[in-house]
Amino acid sequence: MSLPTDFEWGFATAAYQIEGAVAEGGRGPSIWDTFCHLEPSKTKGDNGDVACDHYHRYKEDFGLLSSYGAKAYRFSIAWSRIIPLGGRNDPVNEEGIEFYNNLIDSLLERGITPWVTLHHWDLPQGLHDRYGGWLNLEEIQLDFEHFARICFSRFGDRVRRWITLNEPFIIAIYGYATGGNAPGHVSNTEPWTVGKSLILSHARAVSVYEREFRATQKGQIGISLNGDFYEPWDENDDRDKAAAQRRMEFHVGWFGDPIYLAQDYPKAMRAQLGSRLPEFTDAEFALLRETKDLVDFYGQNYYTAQYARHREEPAHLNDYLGNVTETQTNKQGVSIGAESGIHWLRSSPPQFRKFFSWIYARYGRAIYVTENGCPCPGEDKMTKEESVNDQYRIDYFEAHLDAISQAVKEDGVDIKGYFAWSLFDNMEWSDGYGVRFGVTYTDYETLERTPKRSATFLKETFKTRLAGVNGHETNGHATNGHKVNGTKV
Ligand code: GBH
Repeated sequence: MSLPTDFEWGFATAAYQIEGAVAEGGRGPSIWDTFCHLEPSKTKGDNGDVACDHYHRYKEDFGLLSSYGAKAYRFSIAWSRIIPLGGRNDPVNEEGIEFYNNLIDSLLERGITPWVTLHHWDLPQGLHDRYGGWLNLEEIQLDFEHFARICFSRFGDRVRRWITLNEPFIIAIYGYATGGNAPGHVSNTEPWTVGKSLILSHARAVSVYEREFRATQKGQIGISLNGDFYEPWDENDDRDKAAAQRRMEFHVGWFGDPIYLAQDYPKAMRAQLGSRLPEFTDAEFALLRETKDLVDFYGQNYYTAQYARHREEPAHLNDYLGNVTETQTNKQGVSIGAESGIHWLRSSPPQFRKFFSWIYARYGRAIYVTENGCPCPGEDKMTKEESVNDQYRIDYFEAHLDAISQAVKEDGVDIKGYFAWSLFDNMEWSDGYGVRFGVTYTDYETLERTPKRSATFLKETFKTRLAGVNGHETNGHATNGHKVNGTKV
């Protein structure tokens, strides 16, 4: 179960989930600050005001990263620390720039490669108030472009890996269809408008990077999409097979097809959503064509898989799944995987492996796993001593890393890196602090961090996997005659 020796690996986090210090260093409010202070609470009474206090403790946290052997670290920039009001004509906050400069420098001093996500859900409240944020296609893409340019110009001399957006599907659907995430809108038109804004904002950031920075900075840029892998509920029913495909097109293809193929949204989406799915103009298609081959990698956040069952009746107006019913057991009653500490996540490594082939066949791009992880069953109720003994998480990581090895060596998929979610337990958005995804236990009373066993497991397993099966250094090529690593099969 070896991996190429140059395989990148580390841990991922997001600004709002860990930083705290929301009113310090000149930071402006984001839609998540507002959302977490609504009454009655939509976030289990929790908020990110303090979170893990990473803002003040990042040096200690990077000590942990080093002790875990991480080669890379994925974090996000809080837009409202850089531009407190968010807009292209608003002042830049030098204190915010300095915070991220220090962060980047201390990573580099430790030999850890920074992977920077420009936007992980914490839209400046100022832009939401001014023009509706992602709902205003014309304004938001210009403001995002400006924000991206500032980040490239101020950090790009040292940052060589950029992720434009984290999970546009979640931003659009949970923010504007279900209302489960900030800004909490419930609509059956807004998510599709927001989706288009996200696609074009991404493309503009890629274009700016190409025109103004790539030649000197020589970095790479991509986007992180999320999506489960779907199996047919009845494997003998063609309608369920089609439902599984359709579901993945609604999840991944919605963004992947325009971004990586410069194509319109998947046909199944057009068919179901009609004019609620905004068209791309000729100029917008030109931008997508210009940028599609400039996106260096495909980032995948993967947590679980599900079954998809077709529905007889026409799609409901509020449907965003592709008119399927999602289940965790199939027609025979077989579970998609072992239950974790959160209802939506069951450990599904075989589907992880299948998903890589699905993505690679469709987009043919180098893949980085930009998030993967889980909470252990019952972990929300555990003491520290119980939580650090996280055998379920160890098994989960091991099986998912095995799936990556198989996808690389046997299926010929070009997978270049892996980020475990997350470095430590943190603010799990609408689930608050109860749900623990960390390889480090966070005591939210004292803010003490304690490594869980899974942190040591990852360090050891990558040492072994990257050294090759027999302990010999490998060049990343399988010895069984199959071509791997970047060679499409
Ligand atoms: C990622 O989202 C995020 O990028 C990261 O910030 C987060 O901490 C991590 O996952 C762990 O959750 O069935 O209605 O309860 C993953 C996307 C969105 C997937 C919510 C599961 C379940 C919603 N997740 N979804 S529900």
